[in-house]
Amino acid sequence: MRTDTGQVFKLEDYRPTDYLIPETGLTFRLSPEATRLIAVLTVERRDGVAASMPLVLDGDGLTLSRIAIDGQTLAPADFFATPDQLTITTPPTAARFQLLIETELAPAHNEALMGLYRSSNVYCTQCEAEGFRRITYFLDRPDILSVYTVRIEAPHHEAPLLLSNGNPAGSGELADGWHYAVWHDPFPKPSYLFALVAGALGKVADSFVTLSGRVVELGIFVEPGKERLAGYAMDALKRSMKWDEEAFGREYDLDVFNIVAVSDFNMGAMENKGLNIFNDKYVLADQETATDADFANIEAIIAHEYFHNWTGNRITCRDWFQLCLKEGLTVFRDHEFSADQRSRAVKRIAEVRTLKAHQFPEDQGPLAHPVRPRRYREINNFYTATVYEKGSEVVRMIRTILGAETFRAGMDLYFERHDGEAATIEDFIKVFEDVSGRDLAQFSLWYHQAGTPNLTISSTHNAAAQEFTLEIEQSVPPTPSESRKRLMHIPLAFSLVGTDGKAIEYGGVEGASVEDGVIHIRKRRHMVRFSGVTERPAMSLNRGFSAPVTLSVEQRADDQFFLAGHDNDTFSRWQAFNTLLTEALISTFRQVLDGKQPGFASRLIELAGKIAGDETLEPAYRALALALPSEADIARDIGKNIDPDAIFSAREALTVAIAEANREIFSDLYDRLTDKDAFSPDAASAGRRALRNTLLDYLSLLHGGAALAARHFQSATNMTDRAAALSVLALRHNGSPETVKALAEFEAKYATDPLVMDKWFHIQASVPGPQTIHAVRALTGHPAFSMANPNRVRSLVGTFSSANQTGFHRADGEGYRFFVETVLQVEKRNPQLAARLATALRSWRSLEPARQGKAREALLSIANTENLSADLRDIIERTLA
Ligand code: LYS
Repeated sequence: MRTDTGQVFKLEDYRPTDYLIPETGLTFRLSPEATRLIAVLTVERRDGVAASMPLVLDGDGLTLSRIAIDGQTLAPADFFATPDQLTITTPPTAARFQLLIETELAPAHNEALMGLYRSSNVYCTQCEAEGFRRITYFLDRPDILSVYTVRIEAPHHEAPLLLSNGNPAGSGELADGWHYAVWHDPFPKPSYLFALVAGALGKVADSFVTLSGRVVELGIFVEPGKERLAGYAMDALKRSMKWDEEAFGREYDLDVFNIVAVSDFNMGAMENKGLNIFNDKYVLADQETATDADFANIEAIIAHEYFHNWTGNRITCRDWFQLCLKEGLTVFRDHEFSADQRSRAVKRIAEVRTLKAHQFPEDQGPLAHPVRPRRYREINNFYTATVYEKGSEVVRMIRTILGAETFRAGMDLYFERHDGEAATIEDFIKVFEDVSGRDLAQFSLWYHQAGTPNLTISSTHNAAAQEFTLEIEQSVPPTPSESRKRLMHIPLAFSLVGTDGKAIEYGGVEGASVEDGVIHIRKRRHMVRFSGVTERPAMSLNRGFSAPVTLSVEQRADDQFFLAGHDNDTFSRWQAFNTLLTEALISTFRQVLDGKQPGFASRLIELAGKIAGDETLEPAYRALALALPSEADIARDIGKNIDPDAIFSAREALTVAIAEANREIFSDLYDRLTDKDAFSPDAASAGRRALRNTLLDYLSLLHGGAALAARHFQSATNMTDRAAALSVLALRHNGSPETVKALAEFEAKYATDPLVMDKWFHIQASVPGPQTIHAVRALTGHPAFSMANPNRVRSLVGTFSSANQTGFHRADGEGYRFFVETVLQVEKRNPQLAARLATALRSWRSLEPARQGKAREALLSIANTENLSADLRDIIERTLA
């Protein structure tokens, strides 16, 4: 484990290296305890660099066994090696030389899952961001592009399959039952995209013919026996390849494209050139074991990693500060892909829910950072919702401002101008300025300034003058180390909605530039005057979530109800309804705190029933609309002095009120939605299941609810319905005989399927209330659980601490004590995973004082632990700062 040194990396310190490594040859002789790697690096001194300049290579916990330059073993005086650095003190005078480095590795003992490690007897690698330096000494930074040739040797019986990046370039038998394979990747790439896989795996094969006629062999490799679970992933891959040709003109460029699913993986997946490595959770699926959400995630992540081939691999990042250049952009691309494959409006609602659930709290708390940060202590901690999701929103805003056609022209120019390079955000913005002739300087603050901007908006209608005025004021709240903010360029899509639900015509507009239904807010205050407005319109604002901002709008409740029922833009309609629900929940929360009986406006309750039964709306939309804001959403919108128990009661009260008032509509619809057709994972079928399962959740709160959920569970023919019913039983009827029985049946049926057992852990960790901590503690001892596997840890510990408000924030602080224990326990093996878990307390300052004090104690007790990893110390200290 790399302990924290306190070193801070700064964007302004970027400097190109003195040396380049145009070619890299790697020969691995694999063995679990003692893998030998001979790296032969062609090193080139840059023009103008003095020959006396030492060559300093990065390492991380390495053991050096041999070092030679141009065939000559180096004398001890010529180099200096520590586990974390190799310095060639007097490099040859020649501008180009060959450096041979032999290291010895123990993949079987690598539990951090960075570098070369073993997962279920399969050798695999993870190098992004700085894992390659755990394999060999190197200039391990993304601006060093090298052509790799990789030879892998291993015993045939142990590793019949030997894979690396690029195209196959030879294979054969060796003595003693060993064999080898050679791979050559003609595209220069940074070390973080290197990958190796070796083991016994089953293969699903297919092929794809690109637009220009290149035949690409496709392979998905999984644990033997699980091949039939890779069909959906393969289908998603082929659809992604086709879509990138159509939507962005991007073709695949190698003869093979391989995906490997492994069961121990820190993140979702990794875009290594020609050899993507996936968390098996995002590859394996069938109706019996995967939910509709799993299918949608697989589709999105397969696409995301594939799209990286252009946005990430062909054009990579100059340094890690530019991470959003590849991630934000690639998320934007995968969002667009999913929107085209599924329902655009539904996809957009889901994206915005995710953004608000994960990015807004980050932006509003101690871990806030710009989409392109300027400082980091540990880059692993910057694979965040801000870099990914807000990064995607920023790209979306560029498209909104430029229009789809000019945006596409900008992307074409980006690919043309920067192919084969390690680029920056400035390069990216420049292409859009060049194709549009616009100045995006103010806009680019979205990359550089942290925090969620707020717009305060009010309106007046002067009937006599036929004038409608919007008064808009922007503010950006202070964030850590950025107390003063500059004014931003916010593209606010809007519509003035008339009583017929349609946009009303207006004559002229002054006070801001308004183009294609978008107000461009650039100043602190705008008075936007629309002339020729005869009737007072309702304001539909931030349509399609055109900007990732919060709104404080003065709008009559009547208008809000009108939009929730009639806005002709589906997304905006959802937004209006969601705002009404949130407002109701917040005022109920206050009633609960004051000891009052909660009451709800009957028209809100009725509207829920109307939406449910509105056959003109897609079922998936209705399901999303009826899913009340989560407890965490409500807490975020309240902002301070949070009592999670009061939020829970408020939410529960609204759920019951909606269920009781709409019982007939809901139960009639529930019956009608029963699926009689054979299972299909398509979006429309998934939408019907989602609606029915949402209705089940409401109905389960009424008389006979537990029995209904138990029937739903018993009659389920797919995992979506089965897991939904189990969740309703556990969350709404914890401890009931029906729940106990269903949990036991589920456990017995899926005991040997770890990915399905994750759902079982997840559901039990989500049960609200103070008693859940005991169940969670007990489950850490379950035979299917393991602190060494990230998926298990996330589904049990991660769910409990990040997604169970009442359980985790138990008033006596017991949840926090468990947090401290498990974070420190996980850290010993896997600091990256521990740091991720530790973000669960990032909003601790918004809790009520008693819980706040206990949360702070917990954070301090971690901070006061000696020899923390760089990963964990960084998160804890920023959280406490
Ligand atoms: N680049 C990967 C992705 O597609 C994630 C790598 C994470 C490294 N810590 O999101």
